[in-house]
Amino acid sequence: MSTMTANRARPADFESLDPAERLTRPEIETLQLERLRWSVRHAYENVPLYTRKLDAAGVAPDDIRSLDDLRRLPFTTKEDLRSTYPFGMFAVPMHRVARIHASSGTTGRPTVVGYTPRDLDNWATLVARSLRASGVRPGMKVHNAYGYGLFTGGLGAHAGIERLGATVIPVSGGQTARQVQLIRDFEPEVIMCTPSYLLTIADAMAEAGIDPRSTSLRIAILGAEPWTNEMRAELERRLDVDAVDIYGLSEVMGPGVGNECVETKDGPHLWEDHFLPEIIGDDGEPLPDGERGELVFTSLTKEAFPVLRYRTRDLTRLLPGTARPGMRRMEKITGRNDDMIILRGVNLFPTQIEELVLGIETLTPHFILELTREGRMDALTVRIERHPSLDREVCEAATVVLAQRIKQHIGSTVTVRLEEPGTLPRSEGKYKRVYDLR
Ligand code: DLL
Repeated sequence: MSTMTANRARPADFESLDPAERLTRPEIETLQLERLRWSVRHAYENVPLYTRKLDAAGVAPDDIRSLDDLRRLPFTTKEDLRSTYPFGMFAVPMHRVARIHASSGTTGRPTVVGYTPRDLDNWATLVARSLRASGVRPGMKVHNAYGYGLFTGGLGAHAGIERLGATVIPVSGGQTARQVQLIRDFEPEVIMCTPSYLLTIADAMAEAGIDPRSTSLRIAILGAEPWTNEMRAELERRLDVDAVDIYGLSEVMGPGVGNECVETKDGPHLWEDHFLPEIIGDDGEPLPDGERGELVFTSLTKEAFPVLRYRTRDLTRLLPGTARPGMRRMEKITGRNDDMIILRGVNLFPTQIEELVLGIETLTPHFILELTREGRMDALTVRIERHPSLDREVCEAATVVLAQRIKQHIGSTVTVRLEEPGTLPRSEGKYKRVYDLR
């Protein structure tokens, strides 16, 4: 994209942003190189796993002389972090660690991460920056329904809301009827939760006789799981809000590694003054901006838990900045390597099905995917709830259309089964969409 187009996307109040957000591309890169050199040395000198890995790769911290030298560093994987459970990746002594979080993970041990007071300070600043990009301003009330606890969502968002000077309502996840009551009584302008949980909340409002469009909510800051632009449109229509994407992961910090700008809603800008992103292909080779692959991050300022070329398993591509011209954006995440379903040789992601489901008006957004084995063949069933206010025949017809579109767009033959309203599990946080019954 040309600078002219980028400048046109700059918001009217661009001059009042955090100075780091206004840096030009060359200024960001200069800062990144300086910080990268610090971060590599810090990791090498203080984390035995990094000392071993860099020695084995034959790279010393002093070899990092340009941003291109990043590719000489070895990758860090989730397995590396698990193998050092619980505190083996910490680069500072425990008395300097002010807080610990952990990501549950689907298998075995959680991944444990730590923060110094300075890390917490940077995190709060970046979440505040993310909220501001979402349209939040001091004085607004923010209903925070991300889970509090070891999950980074609740406490991470909490600190950023306070840092911005907004009012935090620390509700945490679950107890949906109570969430609805509190939204009605406290009249927050902003809600933070997973997109699937906002859908649950909207349904609960409707059940309680409240029109979801009539509440005080104006902005929804949604993340922690993949969601599509079709889901954005659905939530914006149902709740009359601006729905904005917040991205992050525990290993790299938590929520606020990147965030969409409300004026463009064109994928999260990555806060590149603190994190250096790359995209790699299946062979581990870096890909140029614009090409899709796995997202990899190197932390530039983290003290307690530095990561060098951490493989996120998230799939996306890097794009030029728009509302923040100096920072690159990423395309909305289509899925994780781990979520990919291989059905008789065809790769598919749950988000592709979400896109197609939401494209058919007579279907509800409530569906799950079940994988089974029929003889020697794998089979996929889409179980989807019937629209409560539509005739059964109309809904049956819609399931036929869905199966056809899946065949046409993805290339897979699936069974679509209609379920009664309210019978499928509802989200309370990160939604489990896929059930592997093989
Ligand atoms: O989910 C941090 C977070 C909390 C982000 C609240 C946003 C809001 P983890 O539990 O470690 O951390 O899970 C990280 O969740 O690698 C992605 O696969 C997925 N994810 C997070 N944000 C998004 C998003 C938090 N906006 C993993 N879009 C990541 C798609 C997301 N996937």
